[in-house]
Amino acid sequence: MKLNVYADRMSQPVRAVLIFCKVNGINYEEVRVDIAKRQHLTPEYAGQINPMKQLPAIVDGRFKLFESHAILTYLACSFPGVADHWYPDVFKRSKIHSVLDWHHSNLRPGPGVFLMLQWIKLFKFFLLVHGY
Ligand SMILES: N[C@@H](CCC(=O)N[C@@H](CS)C(=O)NCC(=O)O)C(=O)O
Repeated sequence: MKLNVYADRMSQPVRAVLIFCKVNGINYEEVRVDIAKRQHLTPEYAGQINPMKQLPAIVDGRFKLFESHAILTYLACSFPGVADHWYPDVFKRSKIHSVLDWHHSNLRPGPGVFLMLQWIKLFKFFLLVHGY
């Protein structure tokens, strides 16, 4: 069964999935989907792979999955070469989920807001320079 990872390496969650595969010797094929070229919005990707129109996503045989944390959990549980310490007993798994949820709520939005503020500053500067 072949594992396909749909990926644009500009994306942090994509890189997390790719790094996890590499570190654990998981055999996969990277299928490039270029967000800048809006390839994630095409019927081939959005219609067939991830209806949420985001990266990463995987297809493992007939099984499709999106959301990086779900993908990482699936990989840790399904591939025999993955060491036990990645996803051990129920107590450690709960701690792992706690940190993963915290990551989504706190770490990821931060850079997005930062970048948006930089764009707003740049836009204000543009208006100032052009006398608006
Ligand atoms: N919660 C998702 C976030 C995925 C996500 O935000 N992907 C971005 C790239 S970093 C994306 O596909 N953006 C395209 C879009 O939203 O149009 C995950 O962890 O997989």
